[in-house]
Amino acid sequence: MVNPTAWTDDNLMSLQSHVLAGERDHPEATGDFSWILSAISLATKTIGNKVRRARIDDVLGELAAENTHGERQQKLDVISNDIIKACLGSRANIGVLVSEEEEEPTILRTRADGGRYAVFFDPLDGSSNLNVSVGVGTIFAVIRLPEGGGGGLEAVLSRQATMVAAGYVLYGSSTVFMLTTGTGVDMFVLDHSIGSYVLAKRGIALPPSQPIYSINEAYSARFPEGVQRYLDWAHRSSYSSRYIGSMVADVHRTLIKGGIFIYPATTDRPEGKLRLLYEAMPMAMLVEQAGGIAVTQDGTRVLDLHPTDLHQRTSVVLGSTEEVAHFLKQMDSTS
Ligand code: AHM
Ligand code: MG
Repeated sequence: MVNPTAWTDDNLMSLQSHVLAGERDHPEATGDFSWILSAISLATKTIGNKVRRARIDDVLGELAAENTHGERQQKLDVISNDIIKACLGSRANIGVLVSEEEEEPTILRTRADGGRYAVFFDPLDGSSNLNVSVGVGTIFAVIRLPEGGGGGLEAVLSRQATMVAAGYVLYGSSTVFMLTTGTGVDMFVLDHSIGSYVLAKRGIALPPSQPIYSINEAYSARFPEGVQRYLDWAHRSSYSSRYIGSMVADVHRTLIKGGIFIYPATTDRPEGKLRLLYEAMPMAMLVEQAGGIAVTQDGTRVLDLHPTDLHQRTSVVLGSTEEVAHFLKQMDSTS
C-alpha cells in the first residue's frame, strides 16, 4: 500500500508549486510573490539557454562599452540584463529594478500604483569566465518596499525596506536554483526535458566546519594584515584551497560542502570588490538561512549594513560558522 506521507515527501515538486504551497500556508499572501518568482524562473531559463548556446550564437566576448563600474561588459551581460527586465517589467507589483549593469534604477511604478516590491539582480555574475565555460550565475533579491511614501529610489534605500527572498541560479554542469524566502534554503534543478525547476533538496544545511578557503590568493600582498595572518594560519593548519572566480560557483560550493569564501578589501579596492545590494546581501541571506555566517572582514553582519548607494561595494566573508570564527580570530589577533 502506498504510504501517503512518503508519497508527499517524494512527490515531484516544481519551483512554482513549491512557492504556491508556501503561499497557501500564509492566508494573508496576495500571490504577488509567486508572480515575481515565476518571472525570475522564466528569465533564468532563458539566460541559461543563451549561456549554453553562446559560442554557437557568437555572443561571447566584450562590448566596446563599459558598465557603470568602469568594467568591460560582456555581450551576454547585456543580453541577460535585457531578458530579466523583459520578464520582470510586466509584473504589476514590482516598483523598482536595480541591476549591476545599469547606473540608474529602473522605476516601473510608484508605491501608490502597486509597486510594492523591488528586485535587485546581477544578471550574469562571473561573466568574464564565460569564454572558458566555467559556471556563471544570476543573483537576485526581492525587497518589500515600505508602506506609504512614493516608492522609487528613496524607498529602496530606506531602512524599512525588507529583503523577503533571495537566491541564485548557477549555470553549471547542471542548472541549479537556490532559493530562500526566510525559512531555510531549498535547491531546485532544471529538468531540461520538461522545462521545469524541480525540487532536489529541501533545507540545505551548511556544514559547521570544513578546512577549505576560497580567496583570490594572488592578491595576498594587497590584503590587510589580518587576512594574511589568517592565510598563514590556514597553511599551517593544512587547509585546502578552492577558487573559481565566479561568486555564484564559489558560494554554491561553500553552501554544499562548507568552508569559507573571502573577498576582502585590497589596497587598490579599499571597499572590496563585491556589490552589497545584488551580490553580498542575497548571498548573506542564503548563507544565514542555511545555518552559516556572512560578515564583512571586520565582523559586521552583512545583513545589518544599510546601503546608501545602489552600487556600493563591501568586503565579504561567508561560510561555515567555525571557519568564519577562525578568520575573525586571526583578524583580531595582534600577535
Ligand atoms: P562581475 O560581477 O563583474 O562578474 O565580478 C564579480 C566576480 C565574482 O563573481 C567573483 O567572486 C569575483 O568577481 C572574482 O574577482 P577576481 O577576479 O578579482 O578574483
Ligand atoms: Mg557580479
